[in-house]
Amino acid sequence: MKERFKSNLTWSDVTPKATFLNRRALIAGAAALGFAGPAAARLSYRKSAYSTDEDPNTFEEITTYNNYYEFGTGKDDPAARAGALTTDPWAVEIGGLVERPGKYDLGDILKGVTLEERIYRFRCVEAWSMVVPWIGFPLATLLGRVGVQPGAKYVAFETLVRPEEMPGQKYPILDWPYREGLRLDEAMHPLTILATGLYGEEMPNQNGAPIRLVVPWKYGFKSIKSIVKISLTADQPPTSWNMQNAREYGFYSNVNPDVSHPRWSQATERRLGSGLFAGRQPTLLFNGYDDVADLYSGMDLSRYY
Ligand SMILES: Nc1nc2c(c(=O)[nH]1)N[C@H]1C(S)=C(S)[C@@H](COP(=O)(O)O)O[C@H]1N2
Ligand SMILES: [Mo]
Repeated sequence: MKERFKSNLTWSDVTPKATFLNRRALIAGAAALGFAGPAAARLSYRKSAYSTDEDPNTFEEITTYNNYYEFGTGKDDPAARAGALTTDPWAVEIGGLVERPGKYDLGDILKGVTLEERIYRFRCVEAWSMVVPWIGFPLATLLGRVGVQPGAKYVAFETLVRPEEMPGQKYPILDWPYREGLRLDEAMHPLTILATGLYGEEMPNQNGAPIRLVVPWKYGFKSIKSIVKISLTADQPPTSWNMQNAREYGFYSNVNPDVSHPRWSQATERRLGSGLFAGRQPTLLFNGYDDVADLYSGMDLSRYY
């Protein structure tokens, strides 16, 4: 909570002062000044050196072809149904092996955080891909602020459970809540971000508002949406797709053209929007993010898939 940061170190003690602006702040400001009406807020962010130079997919493509099983298993279900999700107020409970556990309001998490636009390749296990201009900040920034205890080796994440607003949760498609996990060194890697927006605007609900993970060298299902819980653990945490089908989905889920999904090859991908007959392109190891190779040196990636 707010008090924790006041009594210990504040966000601004550990990160450079940043321009922070989001719709919440804007609405609060507008209310204080006596304005009413819709706030067409753009996020304030800086461009990141981590971006690819590939052309991004359109906003339309990124927000109408989604996987978000809490709203149904169809690609168009999230766009049709996720609008009903209440994302403000929002808090993230951070616990386990951390120095300063607590339930942190999203506004407090974002205070003093510099948001960056990072244009990342995004690769789904279903062998399609997109290029998305995410807005976010390194997960490492948040973990640094809450203080990771020496015994922590993994980070576990959970999505909101709210069947009244998430109709898919009325069915046992997955064992809710949706869960994901990373090894601590993967979580601390600068490419791993918590995203709060895309295309310069706050995150659309169907893409995981108000805060979701993006791990660009892993298959899309690792990028858990609408996060309400982050736990630092000593043991490898259970993850939703591995629980559902351990043979098809491992813990690591690194993009790898040489390790096939049991039912289809992962050697090529179809870039969304490039047209059904535009052909496929070769998939790159780690989705082309070679920087992460050191994390897996000495590991047999066909065994740890
Ligand atoms: N909570 C939650 N997170 C999720 C999913 C989901 O069903 N529920 N689907 C995953 C899968 S399989 C993919 S490919 C990406 C899709 O992200 P996008 O819709 O923003 O492209 O979200 C991932 N995160
Ligand atoms: Mo996916």
